[in-house]
Amino acid sequence: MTATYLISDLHLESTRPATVRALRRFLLDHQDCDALYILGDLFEVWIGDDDDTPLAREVTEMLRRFTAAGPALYLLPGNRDFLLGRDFCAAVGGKLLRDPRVVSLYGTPTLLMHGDSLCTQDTEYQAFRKTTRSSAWQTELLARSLEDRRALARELRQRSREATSNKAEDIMDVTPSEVERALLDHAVQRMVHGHTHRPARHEHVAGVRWVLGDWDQKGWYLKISPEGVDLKSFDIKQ
Ligand SMILES: [Mn+2]
Repeated sequence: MTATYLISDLHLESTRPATVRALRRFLLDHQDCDALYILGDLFEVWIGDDDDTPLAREVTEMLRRFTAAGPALYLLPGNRDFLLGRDFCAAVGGKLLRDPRVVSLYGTPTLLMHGDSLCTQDTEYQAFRKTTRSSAWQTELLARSLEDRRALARELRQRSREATSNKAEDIMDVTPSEVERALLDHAVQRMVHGHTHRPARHEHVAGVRWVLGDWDQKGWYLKISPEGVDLKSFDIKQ
């Protein structure tokens, strides 16, 4: 089958085993595809590729089997798993992509992003994003013990929960002018991102924007083939 799949925002964590099972099934069902792109927040939290949790081991194993069966795998970190790195990608037979990234999918240049960089009205978050995506900050953090990093992750999560509950709905979505700018800057007429958990197809002046959904009650994915683009979902029993 000639098709490429894109998913994001699975937010895998050990307390939601149904989502892990849904990914396992999805990988088995699509072993004959050309490629799978994971556009960020595969994990709810990721404190470094050296964190050897049972969940990390399980997901590593299923992705490794998937790539061994043939498909290419590309991973782009999200705002939750921004520390996802080359060691994890090597272990699963995948490639790490920087955000943003333009790829050609069956002849159509396509801009891939996690999507958080488009939410520019949230200036507080953008400042945090700039810090956490800097390689100097990441190197320093990764040099700390797993215990320290676990504690920091808990603190960040708590802070993010408090911040999110105080923000207006529209701040959490993308800024339309930023979308137009991204499409023009990268000279593409198609983009795909996740992050906002608002699966949809949007027509902008400069091109089309596909938004992936998160995996909770439903698992969302985009199928791109020479025949076209389809946003699909399936039920997950949590
Ligand atoms: Mn996100």
